[in-house]
Amino acid sequence: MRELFENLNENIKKHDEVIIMTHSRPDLDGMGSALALYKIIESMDRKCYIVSPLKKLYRSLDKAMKLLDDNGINFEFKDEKEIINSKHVKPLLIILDTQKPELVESDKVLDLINDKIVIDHHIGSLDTINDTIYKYSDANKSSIVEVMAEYLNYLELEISPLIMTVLLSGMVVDTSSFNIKTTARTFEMAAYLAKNGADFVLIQDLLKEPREEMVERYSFISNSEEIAEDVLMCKMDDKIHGNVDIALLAKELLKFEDIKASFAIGRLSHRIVGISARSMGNINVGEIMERLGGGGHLTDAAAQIKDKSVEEVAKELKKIIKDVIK
Ligand SMILES: [Mn+2]
Repeated sequence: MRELFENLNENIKKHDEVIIMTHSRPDLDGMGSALALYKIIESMDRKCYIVSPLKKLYRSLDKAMKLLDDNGINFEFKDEKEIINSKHVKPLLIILDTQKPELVESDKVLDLINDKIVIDHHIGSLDTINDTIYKYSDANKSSIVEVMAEYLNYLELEISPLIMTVLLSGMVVDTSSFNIKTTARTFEMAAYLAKNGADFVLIQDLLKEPREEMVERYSFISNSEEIAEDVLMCKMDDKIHGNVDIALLAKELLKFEDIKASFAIGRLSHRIVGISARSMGNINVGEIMERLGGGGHLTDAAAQIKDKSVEEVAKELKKIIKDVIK
């Protein structure tokens, strides 16, 4: 960690301008860590902005952004066009919460900027951003907000308790309320955030969901099928959904009694169908997702499949499961 922070300090100071970018359709982890990093860079007297999200924000993140705004905590955003058109003085680009070129908010910005640092906690695949001046990728970290909490702690920098709240909410989401991907250090960092003003009641408020969405999720769940012993699979309709929605379904399925692994399949775009997979640890969903061109951990994995229907992907998955679980 120390090496990462020393590298960040050094490279931020070397540049006059820093651009922060996370994955498209950012979540509380991606954007939450971007907000904290923004304040860190600001404290170092460097110009900084975040690549603005193209698509509508997820509700919880949208609520968090409004709350920050209402409290006078501001951030500068620039969209892809503004960045391309502005004459920048060799900025530094810091990419958070992804290392896949196809997942970043803007691939044009990715191509445009030479000096890049990647900070991610997903398992790397073949297709990963490689032309970096520094890359930090640790699949044992619960979230990138955990890394940012470490960075704040290392710098002994105090920032608004509201941003601490957003960081902790990102941690809650990425760990399914501290049920997965946590280490002892995750709890220490949660305690650090709480000590510095993160508000658990506010987090509950941020994460509350509208009734219609929960009802819709449960309608998909009610049609889930047991594709092998203690393995549940759930297909969504053919409408376009966010990857967070698909992941939430997989997480929810794993809560059912005796279920050891769960899979949720839904359309991510006109051409891409996504699968999100979760496991209690006895079935390696990472390996199963690799067979579909994806990847991940033993307990948490995903894949994206091009030019296939939800139905076709479900069939393919069933075949693989039959092969893997005998
Ligand atoms: Mn994350």
